[in-house]
Amino acid sequence: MKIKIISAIAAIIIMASLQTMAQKTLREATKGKFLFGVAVNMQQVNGINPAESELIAREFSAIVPENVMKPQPIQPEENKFFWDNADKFVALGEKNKQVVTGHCLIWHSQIGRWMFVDAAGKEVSPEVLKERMRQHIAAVVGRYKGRVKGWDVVNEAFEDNGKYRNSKFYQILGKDFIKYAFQFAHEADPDAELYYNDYNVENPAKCDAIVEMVKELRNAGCRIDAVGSQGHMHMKSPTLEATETSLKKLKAAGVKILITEWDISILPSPFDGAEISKNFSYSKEMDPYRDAIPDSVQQKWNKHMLDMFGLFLKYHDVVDRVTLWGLNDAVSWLNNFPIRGRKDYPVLFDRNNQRKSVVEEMIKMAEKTKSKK
Ligand code: 9MR
Repeated sequence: MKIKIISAIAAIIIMASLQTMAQKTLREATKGKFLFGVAVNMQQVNGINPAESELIAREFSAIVPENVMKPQPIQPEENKFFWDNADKFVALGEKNKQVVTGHCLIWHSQIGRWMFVDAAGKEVSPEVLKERMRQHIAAVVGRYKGRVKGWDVVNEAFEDNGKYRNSKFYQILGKDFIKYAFQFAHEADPDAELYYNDYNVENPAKCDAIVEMVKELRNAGCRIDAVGSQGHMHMKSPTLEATETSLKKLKAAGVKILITEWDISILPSPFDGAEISKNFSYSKEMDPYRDAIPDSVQQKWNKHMLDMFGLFLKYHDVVDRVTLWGLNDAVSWLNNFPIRGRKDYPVLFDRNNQRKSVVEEMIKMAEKTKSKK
């Protein structure tokens, strides 16, 4: 009896692993179309959960660090660099034979206050800020020269209306801070690809502003390889049409496109129209799927995901990478944004690291798409 049970269990385990082995992965299915990436956090870099480590290695051909290469974590104080986490992150990508990209060199957020003030707390001159930018970029890009394929050089410099964001960089240096950042990054690693990265690129005014910036950078002799469209999406927005229009505009501008931070929140969004409260504090109403997602809602999410993925595949001549912002639903930043403590389901693997049903469909779609020449 005991032997029978043990052999039955063994058979189940063997069958399950054979099934996993036989399944095509997203990494394999997207090969030759675009890189398929994921943002990883430090628990994952440190391999705390073996199931997550296995998933990252199996399903993705590229990784990006969710936080550890941002200005503040890497240079919390002037000339005090903290490399340990970023070093481990890059080593993980190499171990997994994945393309490694860096995020992000210049951003108004997650940056030490020291960058903008002198010892007396007074705002620094344009020359001092420019030199601090140069030093930061030279140190970070220089350290990983030849190992990081490309960098999000500047992140989120525009407002949704297409105006420059009134960040400290902008206040002190004007829009030229963008040009300087690209110049310094190119000096530090002439072979690295350089990207501009932003959210809501589907918004026409913002997309037009980015296209204009690309032209200006090129006229100034700067290298810019791609625009990263983050792709933080909701159930109602952006529409497929708006997304396609933005891809067309970027393609026409002659840059490659990266979908850099893709996720689709399934929860009601306080940003979506007037019927929803502008108060971003927690309410049960804004967190409706704690126990389960109704089938109709799940189907809608699946369709949105598939439609968008189909669009990225349609443009795979210019879309070089599609990266998910989070490995599974449990680790997604959306569980805490824009309302803390909700339960969202925005990415492709569930809280047990299992594939959602939509993944099979995506794999089929990718396999049907012809590879790049
Ligand atoms: O996912 C990141 C989260 O863990 C951080 O707390 C947050 C800090 O601002 O940044 C998140 O990542 C952002 C990315 O770096 C830039 N685009 C928006 C992302 C979501 O906020």
